[in-house]
Amino acid sequence: MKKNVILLFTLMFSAIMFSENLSYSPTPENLERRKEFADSKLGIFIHWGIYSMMGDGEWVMTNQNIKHKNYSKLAAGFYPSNFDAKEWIEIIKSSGAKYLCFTSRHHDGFSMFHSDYTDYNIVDATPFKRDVLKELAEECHNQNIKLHLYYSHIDWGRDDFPVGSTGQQSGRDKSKENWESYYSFMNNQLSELLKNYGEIGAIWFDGVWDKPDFEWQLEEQYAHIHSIQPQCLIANNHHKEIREGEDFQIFERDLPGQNTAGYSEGQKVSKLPLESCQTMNRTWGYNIVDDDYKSTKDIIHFLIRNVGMGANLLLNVGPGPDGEFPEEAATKLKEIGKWLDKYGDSVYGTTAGVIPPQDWGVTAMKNNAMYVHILSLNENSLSLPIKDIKAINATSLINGENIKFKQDKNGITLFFNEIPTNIDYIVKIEVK
Ligand code: H79
Repeated sequence: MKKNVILLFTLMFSAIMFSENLSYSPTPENLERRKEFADSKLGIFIHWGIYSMMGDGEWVMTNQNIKHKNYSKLAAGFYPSNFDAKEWIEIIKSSGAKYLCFTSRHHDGFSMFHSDYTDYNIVDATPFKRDVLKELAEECHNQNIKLHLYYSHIDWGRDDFPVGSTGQQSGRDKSKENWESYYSFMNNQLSELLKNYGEIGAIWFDGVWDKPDFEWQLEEQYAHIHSIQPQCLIANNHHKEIREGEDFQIFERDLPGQNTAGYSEGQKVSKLPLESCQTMNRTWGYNIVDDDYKSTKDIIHFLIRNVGMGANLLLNVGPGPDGEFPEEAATKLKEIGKWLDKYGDSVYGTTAGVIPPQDWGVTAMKNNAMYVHILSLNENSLSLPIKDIKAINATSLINGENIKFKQDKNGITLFFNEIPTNIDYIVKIEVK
């Protein structure tokens, strides 16, 4: 009996120890990085790969039912003659973005960096022979832009990848599926990414939704990443609840907590930093017929609606096969940057508003200021139901003029001379 009790205690103790071993506690550098990330508000996503040559988005291989042995021939023709990392990062910087998230390897399995673990990479398989990631990493470093790396869990080319719901046309030899081999391949590549390109701001995973019930061994993979670069943030676009070891939460084509695009069902908003990714036109990868660009105003509104929820916008560009940003995308990035140049104070470094987002717009907080972002209002006054905050003064960030207001037990009401019609009419309320 006594022995059994001792055994029971030993088991309970080891269960506690074991769960402690698995639980993730971010390092101080990681927490600092999270804060810096959450303050930065705008990042640029780049989808670029050998698929860009087909001008039909990054899913072209499966959408056009192409076998891997045929698709992989694209590599021998990939020569993006106008690629210039310096120019890319200059354009990104001109948008006011603070980071770049680059597709180091998408679902097609092609590595856009030099890898010792597969020849199917930009240096060994293309006539271009340049490690574009190395060039981008150097420029990011020079121009003070953080580098995040998209990395796909899916691989539509490798035989050892256990096939999921997509890429079934690829013609892989199913008898060669071998998770252990594929898992160590990914971890080896992640080591390369984390050891050969300086400081990495984040690893951005995508693809787990392809086999949602599969054991992807994420916790061990995350621990591997954090063991090399503890400050590196990890995020996973699995469309599910946050998992142990993740440092920020992703929402695809939606504001946090919304599910208009159908990817975020049941995805509750976590307490981690948040990021919402969105395309400028319809597709992520270059699409030669896709001119369906969102207006600069709509992009700014989407950014500001994120800001009101304390979230970042990761805004996508799909450069062409020549290595250049589509002109329309570059123009819009510059327009967004001009706007942020003027009004960035009310955006960068803010946290979510004290009142929830409204049809008319959002609020955001920073130090002793409350920024009211009015995106759409049909009246010349606005009531803010804020009770435990005292307003000292209110100024328009558009023209610097004082805004009339009254404060009573129901909150603060702002009065305007005319109905605000700007892209975003911003009022700074000094509070105490
Ligand atoms: O990289 C970009 C896209 O290529 C990738 N994520 C962004 C950032 C992406 N594309 N689609 N998705 C992620 C989600 C796709 C879900 C679906 Fe399905 C694929 C819907 C139908 C096919 C999952 C798999 C649900 C059914 C099968």
